[in-house]
Amino acid sequence: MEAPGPIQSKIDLSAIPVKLGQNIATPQTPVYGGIPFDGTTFAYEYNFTPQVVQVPVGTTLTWKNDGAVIHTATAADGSWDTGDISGGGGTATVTFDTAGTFTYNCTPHPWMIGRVIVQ
Ligand SMILES: [Cu+2]
Repeated sequence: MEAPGPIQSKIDLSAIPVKLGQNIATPQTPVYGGIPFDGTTFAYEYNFTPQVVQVPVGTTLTWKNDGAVIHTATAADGSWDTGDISGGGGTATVTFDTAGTFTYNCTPHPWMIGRVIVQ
């Protein structure tokens, strides 16, 4: 079993959001650097990458767990929740039909934080 990770030290929710098709320029986890954002946010090494994304209303986003332990993406306001996403490549999707700014975290690892801006 993967040991608990360190407290995330790279949270920057004021970062310029990554839009669909843009490269992940400043990844929280370097392995994802320079790849285009196709609507998939990766949960790996106790970070969400990209951490802040901006998408149009109606977009379906995917969270993919490349780590070894279960992660979730759970909205702080309770409006959506992926539920448990299994490690080793498990995925979950959420469709955003309402404009807004949604901060979320991982329920088992609440220091894992991300943000979805829907416009
Ligand atoms: Cu987690």
